[in-house]
Amino acid sequence: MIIFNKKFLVLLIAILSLGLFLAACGGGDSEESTGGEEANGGEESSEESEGESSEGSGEGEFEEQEWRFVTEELQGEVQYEYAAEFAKRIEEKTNGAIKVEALEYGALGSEVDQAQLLQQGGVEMAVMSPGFTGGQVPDGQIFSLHYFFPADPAKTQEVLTNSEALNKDLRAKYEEHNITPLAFWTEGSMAWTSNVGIEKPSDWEGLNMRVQESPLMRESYDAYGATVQSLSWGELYTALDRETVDAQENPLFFIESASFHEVQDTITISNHNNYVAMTTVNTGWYNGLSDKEKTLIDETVTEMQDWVFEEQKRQNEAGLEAIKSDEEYDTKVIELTEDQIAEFKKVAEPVHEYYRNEVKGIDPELYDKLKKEIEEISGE
Ligand code: 6CS
Repeated sequence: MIIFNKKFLVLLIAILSLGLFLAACGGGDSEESTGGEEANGGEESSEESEGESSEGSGEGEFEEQEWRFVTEELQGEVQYEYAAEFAKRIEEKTNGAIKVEALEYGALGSEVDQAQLLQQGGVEMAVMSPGFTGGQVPDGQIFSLHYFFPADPAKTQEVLTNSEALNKDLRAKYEEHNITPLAFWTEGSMAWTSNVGIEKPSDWEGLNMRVQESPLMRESYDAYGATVQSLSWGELYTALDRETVDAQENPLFFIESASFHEVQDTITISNHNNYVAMTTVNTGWYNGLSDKEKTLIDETVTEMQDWVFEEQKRQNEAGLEAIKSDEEYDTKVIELTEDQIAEFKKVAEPVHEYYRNEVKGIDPELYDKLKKEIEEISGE
C-alpha cells in the first residue's frame, strides 16, 4: 500500500511541476533561456544577453527584471530563508526594479533536476549542495570527506568564506559546467540518524546509508562497512520508515524539520562533517550582466555570509531542542566522546589520501592548497 505522507506528496508535486516547467521552457535552450547550454564556458551570444543585462536607465537605477532563485529546501528552512533574504535585500537596493523569486524544493523537481535547470539557464540562481553534482565536478566531492574541515562550524565558515582554493580554483572548475559558485557556506554540523545508535565504526556494518549523488560518499561509508544508496531527500522519510534505508546524515535543523527523527530511534552527534551549500548563478547569464548588476549581486552575497551563519546556528539550536522535547517521538541523542571520534578518524583519514591520489579527475594541488588553508585557520 502506498503511504501518502507529506514527503511523498512533495515528491509527486515536484515531478509533475518539473514536467510542466520543462515543457514550458523547452528544456532550457529556448530564447527565454537565461544562460545558454551547459558547459558553454561562460560565453553567451549577444542575442541572449540583449535586453537582459543592459545598464540601468540612469545613475543608481536598474532595469526592471525578475530573477528566479531555486533552493533545495522548504519555506522556513535555511536555504529558502537565504533566498528570501537575498530577494528582500536586492529589491530594497534597487527600489523594487529587480525582483527575485525564491523557490522552495519541489517547485522544479529534485535537487539533481534543479542543478540541471541552473546549468541550462532555466533559472538564474540556485542554492546548490555540491553532493548533487559530484559526478560532473569531481573536485566538489571534497566536501564529503569526513573529519577534513574543522569540526567547529564557525571555523569551517571562515574557511569557506576566505579560501582561495574554493572561491577561485574550485569556482573555475564549476564554471566549466556553466555553474558559478559565488559563495560557499555551512548549514551546520551534520549528525547521523539510525535505529542502531552509531557509536563506533563497526556499528555501520550491514547498514544501508542514504547519500547524495557524490561517488566519494560511497567511499566514506564503505570504509565503515556500510552500503550506500543515493536518493533525493524528498524520498528519504518514506525510505527510512520502510527501512529500505537505515541511516542518513544532515544538520539537526533539517533532521527535525524533515521529521527524520520520527522514523529513526537515535541521533549521533559525530562532528564528522559540516553541511556545505553554495550560492550559484548560471555562468552565461552572470557574465552577461552589467558591472553594476554583478557588483550588486556580489556585495549582497558577501554581506550574507554572516547572516546565514547566524540563521543556521539559530535553526540548529532550535532543531535539537525540538527533538529533545518531542513527547510523541522519543529520540536518543548520542554525543560521541573524543576517544570515540578518534576511532572514526582512524578509518576516515585514509579516505582523504585515497581521494587526493586515486579519485579520477581530482586536482591534487587544489586539495593541498585547501588543506593548508584549513590548517592555518584551525591552528593545527
Ligand atoms: O539531505 C539533503 O539532500 C538535503 N539536506 C539539506 C540540509 N539541504 C537540502 C538537501 O537536499
